[in-house]
Parts: sequence; C-alpha cells; structure tokens
Amino acid sequence: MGTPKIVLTADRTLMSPYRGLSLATFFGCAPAIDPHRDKNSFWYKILKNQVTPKILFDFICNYIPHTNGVANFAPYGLRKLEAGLLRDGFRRDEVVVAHPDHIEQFIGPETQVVGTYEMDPLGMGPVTMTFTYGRKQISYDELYNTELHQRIKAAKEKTGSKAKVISGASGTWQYNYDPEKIEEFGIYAILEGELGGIAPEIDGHAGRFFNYLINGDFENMDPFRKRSDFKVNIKEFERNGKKIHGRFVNFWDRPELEEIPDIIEPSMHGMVEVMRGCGRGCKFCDVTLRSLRYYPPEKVVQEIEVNMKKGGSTSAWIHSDDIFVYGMDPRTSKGMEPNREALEELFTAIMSTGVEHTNPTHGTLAGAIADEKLIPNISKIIKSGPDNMIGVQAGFETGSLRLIGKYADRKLAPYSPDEWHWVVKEGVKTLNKDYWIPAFTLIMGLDNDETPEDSWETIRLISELEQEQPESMFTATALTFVPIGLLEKSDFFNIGNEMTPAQLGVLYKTWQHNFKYGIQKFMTKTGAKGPQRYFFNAIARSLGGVPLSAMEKYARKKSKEHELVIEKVKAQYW
Ligand code: B12
Ligand code: SF4
Repeated sequence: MGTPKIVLTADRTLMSPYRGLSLATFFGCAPAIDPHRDKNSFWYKILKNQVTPKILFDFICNYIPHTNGVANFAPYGLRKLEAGLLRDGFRRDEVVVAHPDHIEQFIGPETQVVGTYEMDPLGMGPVTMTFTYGRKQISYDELYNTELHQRIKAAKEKTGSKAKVISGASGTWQYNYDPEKIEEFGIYAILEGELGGIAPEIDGHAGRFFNYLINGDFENMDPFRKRSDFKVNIKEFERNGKKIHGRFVNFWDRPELEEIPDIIEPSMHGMVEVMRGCGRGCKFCDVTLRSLRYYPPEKVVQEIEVNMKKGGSTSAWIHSDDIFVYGMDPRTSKGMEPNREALEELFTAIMSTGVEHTNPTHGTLAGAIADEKLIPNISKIIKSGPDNMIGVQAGFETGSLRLIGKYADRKLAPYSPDEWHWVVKEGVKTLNKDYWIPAFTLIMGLDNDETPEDSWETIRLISELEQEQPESMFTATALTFVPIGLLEKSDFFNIGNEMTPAQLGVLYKTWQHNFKYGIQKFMTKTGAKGPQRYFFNAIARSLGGVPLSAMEKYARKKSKEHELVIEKVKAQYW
C-alpha cells in the first residue's frame, strides 16, 4: 500500500494531553535553550544550554497515543480540516492525521501535500515572548516545530517525495518576522488571513484549497483573483543582504454554519466549539476579527459524542472566545446583556451527553456579572462544586482605567471603563462563589502606551483583591504585548530591553500571587485528579520561587529604581 495523498500533523507541543494538567498546556511556551548562556556559569555546568530541563519537559509533555502511527487525537482546527477534506471528495485512505513521532511512516512518493497546524511556530506568541525574554531564548514551541519540519524534510529527501509542505492555523503570521525559516524548513506555502494574524476559516473550501495545491495552481495564480478566491502573494524579504521569498496564500471567508463540518475523529482535550468570533472588539485581539456565529446545541452535542465514543472523553472543553456572548443578538443587545436562556439550553444539552465535567475556555468578567442568575444557574447545570472546579480564562489585561477604556471598552459592556475595578472584584467574587476559578491574562506594554502609573494601578488592583477578598481564587499571568488584531502595525513590546521598573513590578506581583498565594489557597484543588495533581503542585511549589529570585537578581543588576520597586511591592502590596 502506498502513502496517503495528504498528510496532516502538528508538533509535539500541540499533540500532548500534558498528563491531564490543564495549566500545563501552555508549557510549550517555556524556554528550552539559552544559546547565549555563559559557559563558565553555574547553570551551564549543570544543564549546558538547557533552560527548562528537557527531561522534565518531555515527561510533562507526553505524546498523545496513536494507532499504527495515526494520531488518536488532534487539534480541533486540524480535525475540522480533515472533516472538510473528506466531505469535499477525498477518500479516507487519502487523508491521514499523523502522529508527529511517526511522521516518516506516511511520507513517500505518493504524498502530495503535508499540512502542519501551527499556533506558535517560532515562539512569538504572548506567553512565549514573556518567558523567553522576547525570543532571546528558544522555546519548546519553536524547538519542536523545528524538529517536526526537519523530520518532514528528511523523510521527503529519503523517499524522493515531492510533497508540498503547507503551514496553516493561527500562528503562521510569525514567518513574516523570521522568513529565513521558510527556506530552512522547506515550506512550499503559508496560509494567511487578510485581516490581521488570525487564520482564515477554511471550512467551506478545504477540498478546493488542497486541489489547487495538488494541481500546482498556486505556482502562478492571478494575483487579481475574485474576492472569494485564494490570492497568492510571493513576498520578498531582505535579511543580511540576501533576498528571501515566501509564498503566502491569502484568504478570508465567513462560512455559514452549514458549511462548517462536524469533526469526525476526536479532538485534543475533548475540545469543541460552540461559537466563532467574539464581538467585543478589543483592539489587541485578532479573534474578534472572526464574525460572530453560534453553533446550535445539537451540533455541539454531535461533536462531544464523537469525542466520547471514539476518544473516550469524559469531559468537554467548550471553546468560546467569550462564553457569555453565546446566543446574543448584538443588534438588540446593545449593552451586551447575556442571553441566559440560550446558555442554559446549551449547557443542559452538553450535560445530556453524559460528560462528567465541562468548562468554557474563555469568558469575560463583565458578562459573568451582567445577570445575577447566570453563573448560579449554569453552575447548577454543570454541577460545579468543591470537587468540580470550573477553570475559565478571562482577560484582566490591565488595572489602568485609561488603558482599558482606550483599548477594550466593549469588554466591559454593560459597564463603563471607570467601573473596571469594581467589575474585576465583583467578577472574582461571583465566579468563586460557584467554584469557578478565573485564570487571568494581563498585557504588559500594551501598544507600548503603558505609563508607570498604569502599571501601579495593576499592582494595586491585584493587591486589593488579595486583601479585600482573602479567600479569592484566581491566577494572574502577565504577558508581553504582541502586535496582532487591530494593532498589527504596532511594535512588539520588548521585555528584554524595555521593561520599566513598574512593569517589572507587575511581573513580580503576578508571580508572587500565583506561587505564594495561589498554590497555598487553591491550586491543589484544581486540574486532573490523582497523583499527577500532587506531583505538579510539588514541582510548582519548589520551582515557583525561582522566577521571583531571578527577578530580584535582575532588579539588582538593572538599577536602584528596579530594586526599589520590588521592595515596594513586597512591603506595601503583599
Ligand atoms: C485551544 C487553543 C489553545 C490550546 C491548544 C490545544 C490543542 N492542542 O489543540 C492551548 C491552550 C494549548 C493553546 C496554547 C497556545 N495558544 Co492558543 N488558542 C486556542 C484557541 C482558544 C482555540 C483554537 C481553535 O481550535 N480554534 C477553532 C478552529 C476551528 O480554528 P483554527 O484552529 O484556526 O482552525 C481553522 C483554520 O486555521 C484552518 N486550519 C487549521 N489547521 C490547518 C492546517 C493547514 C495545513 C491548513 C492549510 C489550514 C488549517 O482550518 C480550521 C477551520 O477553518 C484559540 C482562539 C481561537 N479563537 O482560535 C487560541 C489561539 C490560537 N492561541 C493563541 C496563542 C498565541 C497561543 C499560545 C502561543 C499562548 C499565548 N496565548 O501566547 C500557545 C501556543 C501553544 C503551542 N504549543 O503552540 C492565539 C494565536 C494568536 C495569533 N494570531 O498568533 C489565539 C488566536 C488566541 C488569542 N487571541 O490570543 N491554545
Ligand atoms: S473579549 Fe477576549 S476574545 Fe473578545 S475581543 Fe476581547 S480579548 Fe478578544
């Protein structure tokens, strides 16, 4: 039997259950290699260039299982693509979703396309840029994406395969910043959106896109094509006096629900979509560029059943960019009032599948408190409780009323920017009361427009939460600003060189919160049950102090002002 026509895959960091520890899913953003480490240093003697020890990373980032090299689980977007190809006429034996550690098995002379799902291929996402000091170190995301491409390239060379390698999904914009990788990896084309970084939705045209690829239509396609078609853009970059070319295929579409196929094989983490887009319009976010559509509960149930029957899932991650927008008609809900009935119906349908646990991936604080019956009612349906905590990611972004009003005013609707501190405090109280734990993300250096006073407002707000609500449960992760969404023309915030003393204070305060406060108060109660939970907490307890000491050391080296900020955070805001 020959090799399949189309091979789809993703690197190890996106093909791991992370031993069931939901916060560990971001571990790929951790630094792997420090190419500049001083050879005489203590750490070089112990770890050479490794930053997060590889043995630890590989243990936590365990591979998903496979069946004869075929991945048993895959990122949801890749599952959508697979389903689209099968709907559009490709046969099952022509399309495979390969396990990254068995990729060679599927690449041969008959292979026409190898498609890779890439969320952070060069380690330039916000979390990664924070942990690698703005890519001064190499992250595991980049390391394993590089390894995957090298293996694909070697397999092609070995078998004489002429397969075209195509990179897809939300992280492909990163190749614009490091185009040398396009040649190094041997990438034939990169699928890119026309509006900001977020990937184009290919659901309605999966077959057409792959047929164009196979037939060589992207070799010299009319750049003035009709609006609804794909556009080929051969970009020229100059690096170190050398010209580099990359084939970018631009596309934008808003498929109707009927054009979005249901997944037919299990997704990672039992994740299924319930909506596309968000509608709140934060300027620093590109998800909001996808227009709003809601899946009817039956479609959601259909996909959860695939995960349960074929993947043995007992829980469902409900992907929503803001769950509290589900079912809302933005034309009539000017204040973004949640549609409680629609949400109750949705979660009742989800629980009717028999899953033991479900949690929405993202939700806004304003949405959570806009209707006082909302969280209590959903919680009853999904049976949240001390043994069934509901983790949800929420944007805290900043404590600065000026910045939140300027960049994310609709995130607060129906409230106004001057009520932001109240919204945050009330939001935490409301969620915690029903055993929901928000995992907050903050943006450092937002649009390079953050003043020291803005940063202090953030530090004060976190500290007030700790003081006023001493039993509150939340995590806070400060991320550096990355120019995506409506701010894609802005510059990256360079944490390595541009961090002000007050911004260091924000970083310090968030780590202090997570590792000194969070672990003691609630982290042992969340995540997967069983011994791994205790193992992970033990690691977090022992390693948690490392970044705090590193920041203190950094402050001592940097300036007296930096040092004073840390002292002030410790003395006044802890
Ligand atoms: C689930 C998720 C995760 C999970 C992934 C779990 C998994 N293994 O699948 C976890 C928590 C691990 C994660 C981590 C990260 N994530 Co994430 N994640 C998402 C989220 C919420 C949903 C992704 C999804 O399934 N979307 C729905 C599907 C249908 O859309 P899609 O993936 O784009 O797929 C479509 C197309 O892209 C296309 N397609 C998909 N694959 C392929 C392949 C080929 C070859 C082709 C041609 C087309 C194609 O077809 C699909 C159907 O149209 C998105 C937000 C969002 N709304 O997308 C953020 C998002 C993708 N993540 C993001 C980022 C930055 C990260 C991190 C770097 C952390 C961070 N915030 O800094 C890490 C990187 C992880 C890594 N190892 O690379 C950003 C990307 C922003 C950008 N433009 O770069 C997003 C958009 C969130 C945001 N607004 O910040 N993430
Ligand atoms: S609420 Fe979240 S998903 Fe929606 S636009 Fe703002 S940042 Fe993006």
